[in-house]
Amino acid sequence: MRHRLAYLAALATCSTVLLGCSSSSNESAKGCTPTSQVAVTGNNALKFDQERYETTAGCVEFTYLNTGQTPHTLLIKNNDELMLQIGTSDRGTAELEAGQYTLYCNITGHESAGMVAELIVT
Ligand SMILES: [Cu+2]
Repeated sequence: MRHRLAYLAALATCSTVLLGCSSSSNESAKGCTPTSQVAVTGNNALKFDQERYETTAGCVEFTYLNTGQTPHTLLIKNNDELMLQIGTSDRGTAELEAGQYTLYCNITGHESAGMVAELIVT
């Protein structure tokens, strides 16, 4: 309830001061403003839901959901922009040029068990 009131108050303030408010209303404050999305799911079987993901170049937002209870991470090989951790869910962004990338979970044993996937950026 308190949050909702604060939100309404912020909205009221924004309506009178339109400039400078737009960025603070964006929920994903960290990183770039997403132009495309990749949704990845991890599970107790130490697998991602797909072996291959595709997206378009630019600011890519990654959403990471856990359908099990085993904690996981999500990183891009040779790229330190993305470091997600679940728990239940996480999300983050990375600026990616067109190319082929490798997504993986860096928890010991998980990558070799199958928590690795291709990411094709076009
Ligand atoms: Cu994992």
